[in-house]
Amino acid sequence: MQTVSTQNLSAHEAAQFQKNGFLVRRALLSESTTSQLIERIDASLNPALAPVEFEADVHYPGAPASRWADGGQTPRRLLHAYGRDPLFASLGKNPDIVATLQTLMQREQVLLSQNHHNCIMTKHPGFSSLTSWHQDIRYWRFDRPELVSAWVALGDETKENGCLLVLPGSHLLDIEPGRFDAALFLRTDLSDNEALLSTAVPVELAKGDVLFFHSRTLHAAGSNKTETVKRSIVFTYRSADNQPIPQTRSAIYQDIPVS
Ligand SMILES: O=C(O)CCC(=O)C(=O)O
Repeated sequence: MQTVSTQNLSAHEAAQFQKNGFLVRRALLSESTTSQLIERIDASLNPALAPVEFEADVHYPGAPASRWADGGQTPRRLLHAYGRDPLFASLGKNPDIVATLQTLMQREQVLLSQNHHNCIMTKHPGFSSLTSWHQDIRYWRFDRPELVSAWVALGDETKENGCLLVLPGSHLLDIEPGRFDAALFLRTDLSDNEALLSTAVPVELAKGDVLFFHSRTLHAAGSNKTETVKRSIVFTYRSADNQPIPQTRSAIYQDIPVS
């Protein structure tokens, strides 16, 4: 394994990530960067610029039944963030994000996946659904299940507006298949999962904070009960020696070298 270290990430923070499967880096992005990103996102929301995934498409608890139901065309994800706008592409290559990833992955060469996340997540008042407990890797196919996502907060993320909740250390667990449902969400109706679920912690963020989380870390999120749209940008990264399996969804679009 290569050893890569950055000036800006402490050994303690790197160890926290290895132990917990997530790490928050506070105020990694400047006020001017976040303001420009928000402006560009808002210009993409009215009208919502394709490709868009709507609340109705996710079929999560609380989602409108169809695109034609009340709230069905509320945007949930503006897809293909990297290719949408040079500003989003430059965020994907942000030196502080990349340096953090190099340290967390202990690899020099990092690539951004255009196939997973790579989106602007929005949660609108009135029509936002719940995301149940899952590991992102469940539908992804790589040599190793060791990807890291960077979740960039563009405003406060709190329990009230549907911040992420994580189960610390769950990326290290070997959980029997029977503890997940047909769609590979962790079953909340099983007593076997109670102890694990009781360890949940909310990851509250402020504008400019970046949450890094492992692709095996179990996470969930609530709905937005406030009157303000929540906006976040999420990119997923792999190391060069962790290839997508050919002919799978993880290999459709080429990954972008960012280091
Ligand atoms: O609803 C959310 O904000 C969480 C989304 C999420 O966990 C995912 O897309 O993997």
